[in-house]
Amino acid sequence: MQGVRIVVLTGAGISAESGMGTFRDKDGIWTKVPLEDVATPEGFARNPQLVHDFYNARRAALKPAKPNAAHFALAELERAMRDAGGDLLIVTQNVDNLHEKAGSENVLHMHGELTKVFCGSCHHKLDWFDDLGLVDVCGHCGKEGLMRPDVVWFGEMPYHMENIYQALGQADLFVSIGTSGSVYPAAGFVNEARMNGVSTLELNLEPSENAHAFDDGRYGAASEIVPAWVD
Ligand code: BJW
Repeated sequence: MQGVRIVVLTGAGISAESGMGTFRDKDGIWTKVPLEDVATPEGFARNPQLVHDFYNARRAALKPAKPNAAHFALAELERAMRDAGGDLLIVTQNVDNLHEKAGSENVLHMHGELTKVFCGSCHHKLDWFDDLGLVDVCGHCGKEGLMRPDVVWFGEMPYHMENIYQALGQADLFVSIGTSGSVYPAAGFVNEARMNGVSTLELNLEPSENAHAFDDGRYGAASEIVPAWVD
């Protein structure tokens, strides 16, 4: 593992067995709540209280949630690779903090974090662990009712893109875990990696929409196939 660099992309599937729910599966979040209402800036402008209720419920569900064997295996691999002079970067689409709870340190949240909010006026960002509402005041600029969850909605630019593309250009291996491969730009990372000559592997419950783009795939529950791959 000396000098080896791995970029791991994770999606909702890695946290499914921790009870966080996926988006597009049979009982997924988008089968119950219209994404246009809760995951777009236009939805937030139309009905901010509905959006606050949606994210308050998910923030509350995250509090007791525990990482599963897949999160722990990646944290262990990160430590082992660091000790051997290599590097593992987790790029997660997830807004939960289960990678961090498992001990991972090198994590980029490209779709934001449930436990952070920012002011829609002055863009001041802060940690937030409880309910957010229309009466909340920005501690920085003092404006009321403009605080929003620090999550990336459709039509918004995901975070850390420069760092992510740089890492994809320097990696030896790109591994995608528990994502349907239907949301861009993350869905395009496998092609970016391949263009850079990086080996690619998909670990998912079943072949994703862009499974054909990967060099290799292993299928099953993340809590089983991720530790098995790490071993
Ligand atoms: C298991 C398992 C187990 C289950 N073990 N596996 C046309 C073409 C190309 C792009 C676009 C287009 N039209 C619009 C776009 C852009 C748009 C997009 O991609 N739309 C598509 C729907 C087509 N993308 C954007 O808007 C993004 N921004 C962008 O492109 O910026 C550039 C730009 C900006 C402005 C102007 C111009 C350009 C932003 C995307 C933001 C996504 N946000 C969300 C919500 C975040 C907050 C929140 O959590 O509420 O992110 S949507 C939702 O989807 C969430 C997720 O991170 C994301 C991905 O979902 P994920 O993780 O893949 O989950 P699922 O449910 O889809 O899949 C789960 C998988 O796990 C499945 O495969 C299961 O089988 C598997 N699984 N149990 C292992 N136990």
